Amino acid sequence: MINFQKTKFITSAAQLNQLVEDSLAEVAFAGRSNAGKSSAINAIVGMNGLAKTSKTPGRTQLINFFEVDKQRYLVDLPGYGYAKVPAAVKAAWQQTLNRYLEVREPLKALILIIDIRHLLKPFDQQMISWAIASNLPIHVILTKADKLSTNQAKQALFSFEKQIPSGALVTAQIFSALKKQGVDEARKIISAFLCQNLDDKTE
Ligand SMILES: Nc1nc2c(ncn2[C@@H]2O[C@H](COP(=O)(O)OP(=O)(O)OP(=O)(O)O)[C@@H](O)[C@H]2O)c(=O)[nH]1
Ligand SMILES: [Mg+2]
Repeated sequence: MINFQKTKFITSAAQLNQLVEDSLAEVAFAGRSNAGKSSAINAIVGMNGLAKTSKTPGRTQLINFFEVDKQRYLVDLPGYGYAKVPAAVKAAWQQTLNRYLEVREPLKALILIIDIRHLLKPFDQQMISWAIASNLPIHVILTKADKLSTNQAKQALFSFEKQIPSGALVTAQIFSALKKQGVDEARKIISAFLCQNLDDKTE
């Protein structure tokens, strides 16, 4: 398994021509604004301040690259659905984000962060449908589980899984950045995605 503890921030891209060029494999953290993407990254790498978090939605406004291991990256994406920026700015981000997802060759999987209390809002549904249609694996992290009881969290995971078409490349787990719940499971899955192309080459 990859050691995430040496992860370092590399760069922020505002446009597609600013993406890192040496990436062999990356996974991108997507999700609604304020869902907990940056907090999930920090919990996974075991460093509190690495990805900037905020109580105010819309904190992450650029495509941020964190190198976990040589030429392997975690990518923190801006949240979708952030309403308080001018429409033109929002449209421009959305376009950059969509094109990143469509054209990015080293992108191995999408890590979709969903607040476990707010399952499957339209945006999340769209992302899942898009990933399935594009054959891109998607791992769903149902975060903020500390806001629910253990049973409620299990129930939420169960009802989420029921809504996923069988055979789709979709996995899901319970997570809490606050309680560090599900961190090892997330690390294992992300490691597997990031090591895929290494394995492909040696096969
Ligand atoms: N209770 C609880 N709060 C969390 C958890 N994860 C994140 N939060 C809180 O949710 C808020 C948003 O977290 P961020 O990680 O900044 O969310 P984000 O998805 O990166 O937000 P944007 O960058 O604005 O799209 C912050 O106030 C966090 O402290 C969690 O597991 N449990
Ligand atoms: Mg963020």
